[in-house]
Amino acid sequence: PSLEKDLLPLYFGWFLAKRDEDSLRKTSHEFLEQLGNLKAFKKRLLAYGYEDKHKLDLLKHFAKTPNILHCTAKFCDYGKAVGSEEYARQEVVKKSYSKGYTLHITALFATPRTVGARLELTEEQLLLWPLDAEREVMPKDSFPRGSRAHITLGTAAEVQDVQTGIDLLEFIKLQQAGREGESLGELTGSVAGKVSYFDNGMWMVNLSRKIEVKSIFSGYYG
Ligand code: ACK
Repeated sequence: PSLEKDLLPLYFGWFLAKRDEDSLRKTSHEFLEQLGNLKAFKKRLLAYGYEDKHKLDLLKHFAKTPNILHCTAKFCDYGKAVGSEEYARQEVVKKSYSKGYTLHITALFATPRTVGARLELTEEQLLLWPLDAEREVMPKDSFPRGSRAHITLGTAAEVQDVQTGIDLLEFIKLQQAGREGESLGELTGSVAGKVSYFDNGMWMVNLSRKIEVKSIFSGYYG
């Protein structure tokens, strides 16, 4: 037996193919531009720290964008995170490493902290989803597996990327409690869909047409 141990990455996840990454960044801009121009949005700026009817440039508000667009499957922190080794040791993880997957984006959302894309994972993708991914951040609630699956598109200054998945669970928690959100208009073009408002500056557009992006399952070691 070898004494060498496999190195664990910062995280395992699905990494967007370059073309689809470029196009999703554009889609994100389009989303923020259209959302920021909605009358209903301009009237509800307090949560973003502005007086109502102020012109808020959301592209500037979300000052940070990730270098690599991806969906985190398992955050390992190079092995320091609980369950990292067990995760990496699974046959399905080894077998899936460097395989291609199509990700399905069903909604885009923005909060005062983060902007992100909500994903609907396939059965095959769920095999790579950790059992405790949702419980890890919201131990008191229960969610369907994969609820936290997202792509971070941007964060406000001082906000960490990990917040995006927490914000997404916050939306889903409200939906599970029967809150559909206030229907406050529609977006058009590549981000066409109904806009729902959930208080506290939480906006979500359910896309009329899902966006598909190609990705590769792999580890990030940077
Ligand atoms: O946007 P994300 O999913 O949120 O992608 C990044 C990636 O790992 C690299 O930082 C995510 N991340 C950071 N900390 C955690 C954590 N404790 N649990 C789950 N994901 C995390 C971050």
